[in-house]
Amino acid sequence: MSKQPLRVAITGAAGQIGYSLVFPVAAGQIFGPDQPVILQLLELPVAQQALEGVKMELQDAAYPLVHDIIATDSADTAFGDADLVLLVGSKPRGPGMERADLLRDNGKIFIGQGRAIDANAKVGVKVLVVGNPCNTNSLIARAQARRTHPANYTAMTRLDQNRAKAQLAAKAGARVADVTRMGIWGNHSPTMYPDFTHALIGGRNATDVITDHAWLDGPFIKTVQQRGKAIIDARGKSSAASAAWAAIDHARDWHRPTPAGEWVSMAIQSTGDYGVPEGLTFSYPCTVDADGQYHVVQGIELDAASQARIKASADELVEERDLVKEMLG
Ligand code: NAX
Repeated sequence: MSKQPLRVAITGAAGQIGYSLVFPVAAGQIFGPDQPVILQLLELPVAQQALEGVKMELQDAAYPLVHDIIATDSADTAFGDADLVLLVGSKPRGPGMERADLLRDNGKIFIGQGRAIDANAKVGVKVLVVGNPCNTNSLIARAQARRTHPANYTAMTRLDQNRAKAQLAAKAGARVADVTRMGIWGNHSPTMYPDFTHALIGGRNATDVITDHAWLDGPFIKTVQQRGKAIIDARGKSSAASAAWAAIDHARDWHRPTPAGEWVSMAIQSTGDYGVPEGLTFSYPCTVDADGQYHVVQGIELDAASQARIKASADELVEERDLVKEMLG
């Protein structure tokens, strides 16, 4: 008997990332080749015509797994009975705009969408926030969770993990698939900490394979932290396809057991692990069990430099939380 379709809601579906994201979701890249999906696409009223065009292209691709495509400007409709919500749409930072203004403007969007998710989605819905500032947007949406599970509101640092793996592989002359245990800690911002000290390349410590420790401790970290800006400088537009693919990676890996010995980096609700204040949406190295529940990897020994970097990113997230505290009630 064929499976019941799962409902995947995607906001900002006519934007850059949205356009790169809807097609692999339709093709089965998250739930596999035998799981039908219903796509529920949300856009602003002003972008409805563009969204209609995306819907037409999805129809023309004739994906066998797609049972229906709903294109709407209503959050209640988009999140109706959703099993998975990918929150991509957000307000970009305009010229001269302060970070605090960006946080507050986006906060309003994520209060409304958080409420609509909690009112309409499946109780066990899983939520991934991609739209920046994604950690704090996720915190704001999660603050609306009464019926749905707060721990199921996450934010994306998978692009940072993928970027870090690619940098290590290139430096070591290895394949990306050889790099494991690439933990990203903290905020999806330039304070994030890509922890090379526990990464493995071909099963060996990255610090043994790459003997240029000054590179690891300096240019490697900086390159990962600043990669988004480097893409904008090169392309004239921010990362889109790689970000969409990271969202697929995050969502897929949240629905299947993590291969033995591997870690997945996800920004999740902190419960105080590794001294991070409770309640922040903080990226940790995680594993996912057979029931699709994530767990922070325990027992990681952190040297003084790692601890300081993790604290700096946590401090930044506390500041962000303070800036939006009136939105968390
Ligand atoms: P675009 O501006 O191309 O697309 C955003 C789309 O969202 C637009 O079509 C807009 O109409 C829509 N939108 C805005 N507000 C909405 C709302 N309230 N409800 C529904 N739709 C809404 O941006 P794009 O390049 O796709 O980037 C989207 C977001 O991803 C940005 O916030 C960006 O900063 C963030 N990113 C996050 C990354 C991460 O690793 N977490 C990396 C890539 C990217 O920078």
